[in-house]
Amino acid sequence: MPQINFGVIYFCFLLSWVYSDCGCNKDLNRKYEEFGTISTSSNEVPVCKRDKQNNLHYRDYYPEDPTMSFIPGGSYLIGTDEPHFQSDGEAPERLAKVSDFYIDKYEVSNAKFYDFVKKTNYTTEAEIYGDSFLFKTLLTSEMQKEYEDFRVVSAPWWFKVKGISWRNPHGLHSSIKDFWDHPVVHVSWNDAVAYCLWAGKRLPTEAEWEVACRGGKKRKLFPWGNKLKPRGKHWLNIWQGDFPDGNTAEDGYGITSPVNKFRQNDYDIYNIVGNVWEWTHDVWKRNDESTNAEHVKKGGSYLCHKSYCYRYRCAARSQNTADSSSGNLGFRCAKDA
Ligand SMILES: *[C@@H]1O[C@H](CO)[C@@H](O)[C@H](O)[C@H]1NC(C)=O
Ligand SMILES: [Ca+2]
Ligand SMILES: [Ca+2]
Repeated sequence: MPQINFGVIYFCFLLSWVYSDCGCNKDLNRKYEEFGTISTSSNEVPVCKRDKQNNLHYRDYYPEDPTMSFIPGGSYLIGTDEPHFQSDGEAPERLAKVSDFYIDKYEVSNAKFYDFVKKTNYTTEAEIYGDSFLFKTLLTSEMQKEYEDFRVVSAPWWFKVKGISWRNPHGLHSSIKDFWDHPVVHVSWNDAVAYCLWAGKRLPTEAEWEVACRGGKKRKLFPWGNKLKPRGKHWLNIWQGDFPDGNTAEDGYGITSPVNKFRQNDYDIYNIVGNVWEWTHDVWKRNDESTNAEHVKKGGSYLCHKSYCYRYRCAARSQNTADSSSGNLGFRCAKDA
């Protein structure tokens, strides 16, 4: 009896798995022909090289834009049966079906938003209304006094400040010139939709966002797993220390971080949890009654601390009205594949 070498079989399996892995965006110069010999049955063909309209070209399988990641369609578990905020609607865990799509690897940066505004003369809602919400530590104590009556009742560390917009994101005298590679903030849902449309993209649905967040893993808290600090390292930009006055910025950032810090999962996605909250396309449902006024945001921000805002988990969610903006809320775009 010949002995079956399971090692070899396993190796072949691994090899075929590696080759069918959709690492579609890793090498834009790779030619389609390199994949020509692997396909067997149609449902084993990697999604990224499926023949679409018989028009075979690598651009059909790779994003033209190397700053996007390809996410293969399928059924994915999202939500959780162990919610931390029941009233947010994190539960139950459920199967979400998504089609192939691309999603930005990074939150949209000030540089990119500046480009958009320069080319379109777009005016954000914060600029139209003349104010936006700023976190208290970004105001001088005199300003905190002056704006005492313009605080959010349930969250008195948020001040509605005149003259704040994406152009001076972290205080009246701050400037995007010091934050080109940081995420754009003080942008409303409507602003985010306008940017994505201009870029030939769209906002991700909540399901798409969460599938991208989970990075192909199942039932994990974070994009990389369940441990907040694997190997003792910081994997995201959140709050360390006492809230709301004692941010030790142990992760290196007291405010936002550049969009290309903190790579968080195998889809090559950065800052999807932490840094800034991200708008999604979806309407926030209250008691199953849709209101067009509010939309789902995901991922938590640099102001989140486990003690009061343990929302830097993939399943976590929150909401804002479509025209509201603040210094810790931005977005990334998605695109049909
Ligand atoms: C933007 O505004 C400037 C100055 O008013 C004008 O010259 C330009 O044509 C406008 N561009 C667009 C795309 O509307
Ligand atoms: Ca931080
Ligand atoms: Ca984020």
